[in-house]
Amino acid sequence: MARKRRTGHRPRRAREAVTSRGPIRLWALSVALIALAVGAVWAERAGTAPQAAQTEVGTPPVVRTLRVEVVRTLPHDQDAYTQGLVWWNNQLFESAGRRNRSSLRRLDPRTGEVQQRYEVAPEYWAEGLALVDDRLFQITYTLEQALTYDRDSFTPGETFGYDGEGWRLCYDGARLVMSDGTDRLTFRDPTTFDVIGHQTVRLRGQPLRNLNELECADGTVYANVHTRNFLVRIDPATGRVTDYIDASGLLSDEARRGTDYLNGMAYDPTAGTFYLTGKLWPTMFEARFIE
Ligand SMILES: [Ca+2]
Repeated sequence: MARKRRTGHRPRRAREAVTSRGPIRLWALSVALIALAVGAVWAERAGTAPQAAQTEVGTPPVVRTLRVEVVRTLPHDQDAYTQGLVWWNNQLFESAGRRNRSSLRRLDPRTGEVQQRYEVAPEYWAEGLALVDDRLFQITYTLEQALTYDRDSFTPGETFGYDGEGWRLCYDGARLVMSDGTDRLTFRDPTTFDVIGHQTVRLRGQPLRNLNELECADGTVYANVHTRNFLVRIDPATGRVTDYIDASGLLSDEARRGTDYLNGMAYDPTAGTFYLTGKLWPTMFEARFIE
């Protein structure tokens, strides 16, 4: 009985409210809407419209478009399946990949001449390369091992394990940055190779996958994208691509025959130039990125 009374009271009270207060509420609502409309027009005319009304929510940030200005060309060993390139103290270090043919090389950046070479054990497919002080790190494609070498003698050192595929590597002075073919960069401790962070990369708000050769320069990370003829400059703090660099047309159609994709990028901070080449390319380019 008590339950029946409670349920019977509520609709009746609601109906009473509608019949007695409805016109008042409608009038109040109308007044409020008119006031809001007048207020909005007034605010807009006065230049004080709320900031939210002027913000284009979801608009991707502007990406600067740059092109490659070639400063100089030099020969590149067309047998080198370039996977990583590093500049240090007027020397270039190159990691060349492929199973049974992987190597670590020291090149003369003036001539492209191979001055020193270490043949990597045949089971490894060498990939990205980075220099941390006097130690070179060379990662491998699927065997989940980072090989290290003495920078000057190429004497092998400690080996570090990691999970997943290894693509490319660079060192920003504090952290190693590693790509694995996805849209994700992994930051690693340069002493232990332990993971210390991740960053997802976005180009105009969209995931940028197939991140490949990396170059750490001036607090940012440059990358090329596997099979594509462009480079990007990434803000590692946000993952946002700030610059899109058109690198098409470096090789003529004739020179491109028998070669593979653009890969290999090294920054010379003393000249402010980048060395660019590709897998099996006959030429290396010293270049600047300009508007
Ligand atoms: Ca590099």
